Amino acid sequence: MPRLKDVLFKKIEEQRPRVTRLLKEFGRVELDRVSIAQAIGGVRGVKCLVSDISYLDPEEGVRFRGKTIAETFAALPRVPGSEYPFVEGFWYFLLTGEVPTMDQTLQVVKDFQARRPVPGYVFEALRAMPRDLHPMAMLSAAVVVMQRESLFSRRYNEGMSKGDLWDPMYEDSCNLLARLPAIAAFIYRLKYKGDTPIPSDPELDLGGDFAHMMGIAPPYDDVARMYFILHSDHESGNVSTHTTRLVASALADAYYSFSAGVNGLSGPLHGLANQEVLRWIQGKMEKLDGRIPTEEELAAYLWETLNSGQVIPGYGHAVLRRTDPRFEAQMEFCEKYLPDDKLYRLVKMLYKVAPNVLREHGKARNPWPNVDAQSGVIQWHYGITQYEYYTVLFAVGRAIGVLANIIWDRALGYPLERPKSVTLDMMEDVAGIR
Ligand code: FAM
Repeated sequence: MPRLKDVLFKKIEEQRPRVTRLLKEFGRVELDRVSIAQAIGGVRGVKCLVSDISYLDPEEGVRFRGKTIAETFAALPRVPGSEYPFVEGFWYFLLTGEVPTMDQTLQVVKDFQARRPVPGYVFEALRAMPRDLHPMAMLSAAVVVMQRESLFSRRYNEGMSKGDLWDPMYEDSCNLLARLPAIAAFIYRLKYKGDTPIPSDPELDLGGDFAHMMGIAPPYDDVARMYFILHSDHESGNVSTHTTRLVASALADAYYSFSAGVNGLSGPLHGLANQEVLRWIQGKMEKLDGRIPTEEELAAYLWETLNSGQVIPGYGHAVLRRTDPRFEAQMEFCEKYLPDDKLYRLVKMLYKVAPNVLREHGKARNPWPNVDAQSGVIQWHYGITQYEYYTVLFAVGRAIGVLANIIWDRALGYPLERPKSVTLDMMEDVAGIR
């Protein structure tokens, strides 16, 4: 049976001529035009990035390698006795675009198990950090500390041909991804459980081992698998993916690049929104002495937030124009496993009330919930009440997508990213007002 790396190489060889042809024969064909509003407005909607890992349709939501979330979950081999697929099989799928067989999946599981041990100095470095450091800062630092393990850097310095750079990028990415769950779980148990790490179980798959190292019983293993897959990729323009790819485009290795992506994810308009949702909801409950608010009280709280100039966390999206299918996938899980959970009931009520309030407010282009409106509730239910930790879970999942992207970026020889900037004077000249 061919290894994932061999299958990937075959795919790379198939894709390379497509890039060469597009560049050589059709390089001057226009994909898009850029307006002043787009240049000032965060390059919204400008088609200027390339990625085959996933695509985000505003109306339909994300497709991983052409498959919707439901199709992805249905197609991939499942962990025996579990309702969700192996994360390792999803990695195979994102990298190659092919759904792996159970045997191919188990081969990746074994490969990842061998790559899993985290160098001891990473844990020592984490222990030396102040305990009140945000867990995202800890994660970013732990990843960058591991940079000394980078094969990519070593082999680049030895003088490697450009066409082969994908190979050590693949090795670094697999090593990093295999170790991230242990690092994330270590941060959790260091910060919130009195420095009582639980060693990895070498027999378990990535999601199962993560739940084990967190010290949380099933079905949290399935929560981990679902959560990591759902958060993996959302096409390429979002801050964490774009940052990782941008840094890697300067031929920085996977450790530097992903650490930078983690820093981007820590913004409250991006990955930190899942922590903000819980903080916002808990804030309301506290004001009501733990009582669930009525719909009228919730609407009033939404207006209070909007009128004080803040955003409603977990609502709106830069690309999506409907309820995020990642929100719906988690809702399905909640309906099955925690339909009576108090916070879940509140999230459901918010889903009923918030879109109308946001529509009436009239600013957000998309009044519907995104992935972050729901995810904290599930974590809270299974005992992770330290909501500042939620974005770390997002980051472990996001690693799958961004690392797949930077392997392919090196495989297809995508160059250093370097868009052009203009001055306000220049824009006024173009607009004819100066
Ligand atoms: N609450 C209040 N106002 C909102 C809003 C929300 N949830 N979403 C958008 N707006 C405002 C936005 O601030 C902007 O106001 P100004 O004109 O005063 O600048 C206006 O509506 C138009 O924004 P937009 O075009 O609809 O959205 P953007 O593309 O500018 O921003 C988000 C997209 C996600 C940053 C924005 O919707 C937001 O701040 N949402 C709350 C934070 C959040 O949930 N982020 C997580 C996004 C998630 F998918 C992820 O990355 N993990």
